[in-house]
Amino acid sequence: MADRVRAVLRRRSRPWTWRATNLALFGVLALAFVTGAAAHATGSARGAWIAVVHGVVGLVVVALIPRKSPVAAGGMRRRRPGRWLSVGLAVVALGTLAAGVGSSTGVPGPVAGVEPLWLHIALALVLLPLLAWHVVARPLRRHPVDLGRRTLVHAGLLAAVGGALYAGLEGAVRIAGLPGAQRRFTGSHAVVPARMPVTSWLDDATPAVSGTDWRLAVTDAAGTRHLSLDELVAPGTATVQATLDCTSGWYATSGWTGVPLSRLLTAVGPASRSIRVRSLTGYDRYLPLSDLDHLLLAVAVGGAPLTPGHGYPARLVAPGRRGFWWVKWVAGVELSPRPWWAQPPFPLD
Ligand SMILES: Nc1nc2c(c(=O)[nH]1)N[C@H]1C(S)=C(S)[C@@H](COP(=O)(O)O)O[C@H]1N2
Ligand SMILES: [Mo]
Repeated sequence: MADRVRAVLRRRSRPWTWRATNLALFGVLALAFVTGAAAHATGSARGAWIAVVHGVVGLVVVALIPRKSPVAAGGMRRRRPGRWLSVGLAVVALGTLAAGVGSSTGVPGPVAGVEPLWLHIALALVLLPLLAWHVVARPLRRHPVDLGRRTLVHAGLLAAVGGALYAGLEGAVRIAGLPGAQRRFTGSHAVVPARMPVTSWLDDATPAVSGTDWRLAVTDAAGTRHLSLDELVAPGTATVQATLDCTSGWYATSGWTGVPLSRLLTAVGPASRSIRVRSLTGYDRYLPLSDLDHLLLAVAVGGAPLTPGHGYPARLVAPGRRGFWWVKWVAGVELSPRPWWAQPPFPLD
């Protein structure tokens, strides 16, 4: 009997709408993480839709704030342990949203050299463990209604609201002529090529390289050769226009001059499955073999030799791929038996 009374009271204090709001928020945030990571990886127009979906999903989170507020206030009144962690979660979540919206309008410029998009990502990564804690510490009991028709209708409504907010925001940004209107489909803002920032993925540092001592190790099915800088460019160079689009939120389109990789890696064997491009610093990426014809090992940009920060003496140019594929200070290029997908989607160093 006492159990039943307690159960009724519990249901009173957590009405259906609270459960629904929490479930919806959880689902939408999970979707926001997945689409955000995917938007981060995409660099070609084919993947543009994923950034739009990410924007819509993010604005659904905004639309849920008025519904979550009383739930959160109710939770605070219960003075459970970890209350302040919940407050931290709320602050980080709101900060992530603000930085995301800020980045799409382009109104707030870099804060202390940090692009709002970068801040958005950094806060989202802090949010992830906080959310995991919240889900474990404040579990939702499953309920048969969870996958019912009502849930589907609600999900549809939420998607429509998110879509409308997204269209409204993008429209307002364009009508007001805000800098965000000039963003690339990846969300990145244009920078003048000459002012391209020197960027590392995590904390790679510019190595001291002597152009005369440097050798490029070229490994294909025929074996390994070592080329000096002069030998590398002796057969002639090509120039391509390509866009370096860093996931920290900027892009620059420049003329890159160098040697097509297909001219270096000529002996493709049956075991060759990917192209490994390795930096002097240890940073490396495996690219699909099908990219071979599009890749350039650049020695110059905008008609001038690469500066140390931008990869001197040679760096990869991977048109249509995000900046983290554009390995700087290349020490070796090789055909590898390893499939390109057998690596972390984002570099770990
Ligand atoms: N060796 C090495 N190459 C690297 C990186 C790095 O950290 N180490 N960062 C990548 C990232 S994230 C970007 S956006 C570009 C930046 O190129 P830039 O510094 O010439 O602008 O280099 C890429 N190449
Ligand atoms: Mo980057």
